[in-house]
Amino acid sequence: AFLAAVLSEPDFLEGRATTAFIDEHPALVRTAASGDRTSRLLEFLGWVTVNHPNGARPAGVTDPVPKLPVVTSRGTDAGPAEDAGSRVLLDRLGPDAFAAHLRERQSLAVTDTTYRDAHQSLLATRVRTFDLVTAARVQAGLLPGLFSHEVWGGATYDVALRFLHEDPWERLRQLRQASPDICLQMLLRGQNTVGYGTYPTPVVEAFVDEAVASGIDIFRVFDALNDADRMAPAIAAVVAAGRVAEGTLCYTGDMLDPAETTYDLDHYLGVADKLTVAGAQVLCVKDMAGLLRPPAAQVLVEALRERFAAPVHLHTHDTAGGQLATYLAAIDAGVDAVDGAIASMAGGTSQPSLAGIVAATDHTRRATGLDLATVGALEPYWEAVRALYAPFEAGLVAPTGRVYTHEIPGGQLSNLRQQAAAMGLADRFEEIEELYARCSRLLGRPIKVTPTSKVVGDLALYLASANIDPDLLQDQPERFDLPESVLNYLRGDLGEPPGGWPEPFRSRVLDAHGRSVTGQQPDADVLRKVKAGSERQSALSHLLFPGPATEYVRHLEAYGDVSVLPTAAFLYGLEVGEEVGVDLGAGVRLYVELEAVTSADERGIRTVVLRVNGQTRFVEVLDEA
Ligand code: 3PY
Ligand code: ZN
Repeated sequence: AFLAAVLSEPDFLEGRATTAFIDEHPALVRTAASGDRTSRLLEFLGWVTVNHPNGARPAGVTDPVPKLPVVTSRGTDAGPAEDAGSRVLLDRLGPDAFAAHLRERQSLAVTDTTYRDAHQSLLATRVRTFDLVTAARVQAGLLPGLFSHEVWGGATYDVALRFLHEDPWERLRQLRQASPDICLQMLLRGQNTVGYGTYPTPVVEAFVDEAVASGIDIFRVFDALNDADRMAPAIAAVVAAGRVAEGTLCYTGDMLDPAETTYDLDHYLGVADKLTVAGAQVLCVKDMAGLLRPPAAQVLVEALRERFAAPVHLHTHDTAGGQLATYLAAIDAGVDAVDGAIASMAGGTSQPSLAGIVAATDHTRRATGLDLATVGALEPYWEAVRALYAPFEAGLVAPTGRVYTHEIPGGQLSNLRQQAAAMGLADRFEEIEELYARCSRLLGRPIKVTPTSKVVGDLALYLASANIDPDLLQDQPERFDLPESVLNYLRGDLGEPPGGWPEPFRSRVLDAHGRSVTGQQPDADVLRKVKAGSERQSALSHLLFPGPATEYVRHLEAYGDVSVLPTAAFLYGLEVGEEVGVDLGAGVRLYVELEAVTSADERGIRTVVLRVNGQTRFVEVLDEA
């Protein structure tokens, strides 16, 4: 096992191993030395307790679980009267009639994004399966009338592997089990799947098939440049699998501004036309930056519903603080479904709050059927969960109207602040926002959403950190060593912006840097594995995120499945005298108490003294401080 671990270590594979290799990769030694599952888990817990990878435990952290409401009977909401849950309805009716039903029903359908977009937009996507599944088990019984839970896709796949040492497919499996009767929804970046590059169609098809087999019912399929051809293969795969495809219009700019000639009503109607031809049963308006103003929502939703038979699902972010008004205008125009998050995970760069949506429509023709008190009863749990993840808060404490100028999507705004801070540019964030807007124009005013938003953000950070004047870049693009993501965008890897390429800027860059897209296309062997049955999930992870997937496997071998740890223990370790219960599955439960941590010996090693189900255990940990 030791040799296999060394041979698969990325530094080793890439020839970066030196004589310090083993010292720099202590997890490899632990792989060989540690035996059973409990010991490996204790090693991880000991390591976190000594080394505090996320800093000290924030003040005010409490166990969220006692805050959950008790489910006494099936649901307190009225729900869709005639069925037990949206998934039951989908299975009974099939996707076409399910979509028709969504269009015909009077009550406003609501998707809860707390499990995906809300924490992607507020907490750097860090919420762990542990906290998500704990909530889902309870919420499934309390709010059976939700249209769907958005639980997967977007950045969750990458972050699970990269930072949480979790298998994203296992998260989906557990959430499916926790909530069997409500549709589970995911965000799929069309030909980019859940990644940043463009993948061949067989990869997209395999990804969709595997996601369907693992429990996704509704796929929100978008393309960062609203290119329907880049959404069509994913939509076709969803339709072929008998599930629901939301063909998506990413909204940007201000549609009603007379000066807007690219992203106007005709643009959106043209894309919607192609999406319905491609087979999408639902049309989604995805307002990822929160730019859709109420009057524009009214016009857009009305026009879409007049022109197409498909129901319309509206998604927004409340970055500037006015998006409940947008929902009300859209509701007036007949919108069929909207997205919201539990209030303690809502607002700002996240979605408008579910409580706000329910309250705004109660006692009207479009009442959601969700019970306001029940929605509120879930808030204390999420408030406590959010407090656990305090180090990942974006730091945006109030709404910002600057979004109408810089157009940074909610999920990116929080992330970009952290990236800027990590580069020592925190105090120049306003300048970065302005550069972002300038870079967007320089790059042809693309729609900004993953992955194009990353391209624009990479360029803005590059200019800020190197103190390069954007006018100089525009005048002399050959002089600069642009980020690879920017070059690949200009090479056309993500398609073409709706307003056309910025010329002569683009040609001058490509003449200087080459025209072929960098990055590996999967070889035949990898494609075969992705298409084949049993190891498809792991093959997809390795194909989409090779580094993080390898690191995930190495961590699993070294420490076992750390997703079973409660979040306070996982992020901050234990405090002396604290006891934590850990379910290892199959009825095995560990009670782990921290008795003491010794001071470091001459090698820098501390001994963590634990009591585990009554027995004293010692874990030696190198203090890396
Ligand atoms: C994602 O692609 O992750 C998004 O949330 C886009 O809004
Ligand atoms: Zn979003």
